[in-house]
Amino acid sequence: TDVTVRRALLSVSDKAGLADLGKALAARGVELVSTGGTAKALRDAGLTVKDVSELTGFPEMMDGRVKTLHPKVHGGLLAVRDDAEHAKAMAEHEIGAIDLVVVNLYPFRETVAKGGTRDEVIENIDIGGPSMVRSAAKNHAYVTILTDPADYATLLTELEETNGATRIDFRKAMAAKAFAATASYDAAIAGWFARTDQQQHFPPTRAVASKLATTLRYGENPHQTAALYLPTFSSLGTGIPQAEQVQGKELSYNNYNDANAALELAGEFAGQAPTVVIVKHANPCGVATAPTLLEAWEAALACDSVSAFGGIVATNVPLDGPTAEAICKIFTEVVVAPGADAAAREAFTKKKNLRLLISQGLPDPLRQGFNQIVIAGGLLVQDRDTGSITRDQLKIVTKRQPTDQEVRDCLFAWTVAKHVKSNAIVYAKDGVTAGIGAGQMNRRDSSRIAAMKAKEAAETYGWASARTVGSAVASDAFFPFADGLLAAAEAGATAIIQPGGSIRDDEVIAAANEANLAMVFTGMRHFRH
Ligand code: 93A
Repeated sequence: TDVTVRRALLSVSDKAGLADLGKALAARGVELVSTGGTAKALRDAGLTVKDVSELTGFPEMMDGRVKTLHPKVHGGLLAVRDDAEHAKAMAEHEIGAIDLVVVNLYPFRETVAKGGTRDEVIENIDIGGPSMVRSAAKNHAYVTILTDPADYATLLTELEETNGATRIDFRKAMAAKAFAATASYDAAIAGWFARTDQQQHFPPTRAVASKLATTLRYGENPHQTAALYLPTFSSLGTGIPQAEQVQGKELSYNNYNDANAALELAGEFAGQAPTVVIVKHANPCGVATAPTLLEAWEAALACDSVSAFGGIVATNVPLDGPTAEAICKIFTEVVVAPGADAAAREAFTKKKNLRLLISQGLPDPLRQGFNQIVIAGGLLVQDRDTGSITRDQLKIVTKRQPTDQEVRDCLFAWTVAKHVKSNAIVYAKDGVTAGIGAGQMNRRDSSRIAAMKAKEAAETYGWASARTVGSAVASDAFFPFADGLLAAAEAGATAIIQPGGSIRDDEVIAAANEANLAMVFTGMRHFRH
């Protein structure tokens, strides 16, 4: 089952490590075949390369859209080498076997992230690359597929150890990784379509199509029965990571609900600095972003250490040992994170009951989907709240302009407020929630509760003042009266973010000006019930 590598096809957008790999392969006498840019990079490194156009007898055409989509390539990748029919077809059509494929794809995600135009994004949907990846991975009995520059060194070791060949176990592992790469690539594309094309509604009835995954011990209370259903409709799954329970007691109904709330909020901070979310009864009671995860944990905990007891913790980055040790110091029901290193896993084993969930990535807050609740005699279905606000969409309504720091705090508080039950009031300062008021029937009470929690935290930790002093405050819906806003000013907030749109906006803005507050309107509401 060892396959000697005689011919390699290289076609990479990310050219990191390419020259070194090419040299090492050439030194072993491997023939190199490449697409335009890759061939050039290899030649620049002094290597002899055959152009894929020479192999196919076709030029690369249509702006490169058609380069490798050809039977000479895919026949060479897919042929079952010891099948007589396949061998005959190869000979008849002069198709040579390709033993190694090194491909990484057009930078689709990067193009979306840097705000590329629709045309640029579409052009960066790689078609030929994934086709080669999938052909090679399918035929891993004979072909080695590399999709990650991090594996180049491993391949060279493999060739070294196996006398210029690869072993089946290596090819299998690389094939699995390859399919994971093309799957996540396509998921990113599907997610982009779902986000950019908001017209695309699925019939709501599809939202409820689901199958029983497991029965739960009981529901919200022990006298209620409960079960978990998962969608049968795959499009609903786009942008939703799967989580694996690594240790701890069986998950309860409330655990699922809370872990979901925590991870959804952590998902808002994907790709940002380490962030910790602590949730109780589906409401965040502390959220913090900091240079290290441990600092984020400590800051989140300090927001409302009383409520954090028995809480659910989610992070936006993999857990490390020091953070896990710190989390273990207080009673925690569930920890969910997109990864955990060995030290973190080890630390948690001391807490036998603690449920540790490792998710494959974070949920995409912008993904399309539905929410549903059952009412007496019916089912209410709505689109997910995918509303989001960027800095330049904020409308400054006060005489005083918010400072840079205030804008950052406003947006942070706003993001958290989206995940807090209405009426939601969230104070934040320097990427840390200072006080959260949730679920009250009027906005002023939420405001007061949030300020009270900030005061209690200052007392607990012996701070000179509550962290609401100099903070920004977010309100999930408009302030109908000036009183809620004045309560915030009294607590020391200097900036306000709210939707605006009350018939008394003038009064509220006047009160803000009077108190020298900076206020921004989002024009968007985030009720959550
Ligand atoms: O435009 S494609 O979808 N059509 C193709 O036939 C094709 N073949 C390779 N994209 C294609 N590729 C991609 O080109 C590879 O996946 C790789 O990302 C890139 C390498 O191009 P170059 O070698 O010209 O830099």
